[in-house]
Amino acid sequence: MSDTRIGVGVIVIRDGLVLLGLRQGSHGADMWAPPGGHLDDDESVEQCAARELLEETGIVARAWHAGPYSMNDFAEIARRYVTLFVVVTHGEGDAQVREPDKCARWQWCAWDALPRPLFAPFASVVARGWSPFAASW
Ligand code: 8DG
Ligand code: MG
Repeated sequence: MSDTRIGVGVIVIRDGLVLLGLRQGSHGADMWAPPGGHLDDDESVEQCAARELLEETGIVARAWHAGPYSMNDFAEIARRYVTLFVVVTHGEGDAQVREPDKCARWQWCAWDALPRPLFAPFASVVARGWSPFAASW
C-alpha cells in the first residue's frame, strides 16, 4: 500500500460501557466503530479526538488518555490506516447523531457483548485482548 493515512478513534467509556456507532456511506459501512476521523495537519491527536467526538456525537471530552494503535490495510480503497486510539474517561453530554450520513445510531455497549461486525481498526485492538476497562486510568 503506497497510501497511508492516520485515523484517530475515540473510545468513550461511561458507566462500564463503550460508545459505538453504526457506520454509513463510507468504507466500513454497516460496521460498528468508535467515533473518529482523519488527523488534520494542524492538530494534535488529542485535539483531533475531541473535535471528531464533538462533531459526530455532541459529547465534550473532559478527560482523556493515550490508547493503543492499530494498522489496517483496506484493499477496497487501496489505503493503509494507522489508527491512534484515545480513551475518553470523562465525556459530557448525551450521544447524538450529528452526521446521519456517516452514522445511523450511537449505542452504549458492554465490553463482553460488543455488537458485530466491528470496523477493522477497532476489531484489531479487541482481538488483541486490549480493554479500556483493564487499565486504572
Ligand atoms: P474526516 O475525513 O471528516 O476527518 O473524517 P470522517 O468523515 O469522520 O471519516 P471517517 O470515515 O469516520 O474516519 C476517517 C478515517 O479514519 C476512516 O476512513 C477510517 C479511519 N479510521 C481508522 N480507524 C477508525 C476508527 O476507529 N473510527 C473511525 N471513525 N475512523 C477510523 O482508521
Ligand atoms: Mg468519522
